[in-house]
Amino acid sequence: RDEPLCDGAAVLRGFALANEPPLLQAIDTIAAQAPFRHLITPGGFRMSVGMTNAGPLGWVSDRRGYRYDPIDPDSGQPWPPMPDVFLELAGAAAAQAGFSGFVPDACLINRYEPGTRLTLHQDRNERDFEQPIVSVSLGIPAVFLFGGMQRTDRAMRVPLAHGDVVVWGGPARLRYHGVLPLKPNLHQAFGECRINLTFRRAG
Ligand code: MD3
Ligand code: FE
Repeated sequence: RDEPLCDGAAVLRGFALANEPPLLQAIDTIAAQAPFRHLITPGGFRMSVGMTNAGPLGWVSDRRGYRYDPIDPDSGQPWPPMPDVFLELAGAAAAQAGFSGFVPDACLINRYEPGTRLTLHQDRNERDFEQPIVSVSLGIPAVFLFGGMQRTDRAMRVPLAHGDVVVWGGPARLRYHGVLPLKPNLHQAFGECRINLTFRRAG
């Protein structure tokens, strides 16, 4: 059932399925306290993906740059706490992929609507690149682009469905990646959207 993508990356198909109701409930609670918003890139573009965060640190972008911040700039308050179901799921997925003892301090929640995409980028705002990243796909399916160490390297296309979890670490940690524009679709619990939870040890 586990599919190694390359050295350091593994897809755990359906790993989050058993936790669907508590995950949905936790996402609703977080979004009520820290609503999804469209961040502005340092270059001045509005991101098409809607974002919010849970946990001690949240990823934010504005004209000044990308960074992790303990405070939600929209509310002036700390981000909502990391739910136990998030911590347990991320830790169990990381352990199954060979990264024991993973305790994330940041969960970025991305909301994709049909047509929304994430262009190729590297995740380099974290302090320790030895720590893995765990990503949980929920709702309508997407095609993930998994490239190489340079933006122009040819990218693999990886279809990700509701409940799939991917663990990225070791030599895969700094590879370029993105998400193709989402095709219109409907999921019975999540509606016309895809939610991705990205767990990181940022600080
Ligand atoms: C591969 N999010 O928020 S998470 C992001 O589906 C982001 O919302 C995507 O990329 C999403 O930065 C994918 C999966 C992911 C995260 C980090 C990686 C894949 C990665 C780092 C290296 C290689
Ligand atoms: Fe990323």
